[in-house]
Amino acid sequence: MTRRLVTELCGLELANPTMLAAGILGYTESSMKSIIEAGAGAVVTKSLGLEPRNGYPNPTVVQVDCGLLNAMGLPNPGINYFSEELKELKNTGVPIIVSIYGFSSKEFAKVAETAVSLGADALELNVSCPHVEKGGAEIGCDASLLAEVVGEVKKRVDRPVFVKLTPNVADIGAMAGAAVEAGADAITAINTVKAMAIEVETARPLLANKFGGLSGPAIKPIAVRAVYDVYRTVDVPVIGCGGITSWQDVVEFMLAGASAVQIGTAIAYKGLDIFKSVTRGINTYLKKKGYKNIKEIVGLAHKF
Ligand code: RRO
Repeated sequence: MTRRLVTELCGLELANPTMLAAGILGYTESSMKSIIEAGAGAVVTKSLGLEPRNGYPNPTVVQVDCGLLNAMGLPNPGINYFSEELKELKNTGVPIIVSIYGFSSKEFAKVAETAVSLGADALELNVSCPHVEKGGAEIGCDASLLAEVVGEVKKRVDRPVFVKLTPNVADIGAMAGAAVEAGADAITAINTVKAMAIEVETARPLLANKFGGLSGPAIKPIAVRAVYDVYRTVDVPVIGCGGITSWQDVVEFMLAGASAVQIGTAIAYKGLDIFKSVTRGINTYLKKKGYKNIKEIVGLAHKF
């Protein structure tokens, strides 16, 4: 791949600006290896906590118009179990970002320390799951709690810390500001949008958990707006996430202010080829427009 697409992100070098989003295929060494072989510039794991969790009963995912609705409930094997998976990924040359969660700032810090000791190149703090009590968006909706979590993690690790924010707030720029003031090295925007679907024949909510998080094309304009807001509020890189299915979507996020992007739900629709087709498309676009490096387009929409 060309130098034009090489993306520097908080000291990490990505061959291109695409990353696997947390929660999709980031469970095992072999699934993450297949994402790397498919051409992702970096990989984010499924969110990991201190203890294993089973998650919610089925149904945990339903298809709705223009997206997927999920309430998985943070199923994961726990950070310690992950050591073997991470060891195997160390020699790929592709940054491995470990997504972590906790139910207190101390717990976040403990998981962060373990993730770094196991070889994480960076951490992404999940403070934005829309349907897990006390561990997710409850943190990301409270600026002082958010700052406490970020500050505690930053005290304990020496790797870049990304903070993944929820769109389910009145002012995402203010939340980004609180995270950055507490030491966040980058902001990921956005996690899923809190949503629900009801089956009309039975009057039953479709997800066992009733509420879930909406992802996919339906949320792209919300995510683009969030990236735009965060970019103009804070002075750290923004990682765009939400509904990306094409190279045009990636360019749109970058014009809004994203330095890199995450792709998740589109893998379910388009398969793993999406990473290569998207990078090919961006490269052609940059060449046609006469840009020598992808960073030249970051935030361009702000001049209007
Ligand atoms: O596991 C989930 O249900 C989940 C998580 Br942790 C998250 O951050 N966002 C989401 O939509 N689902």
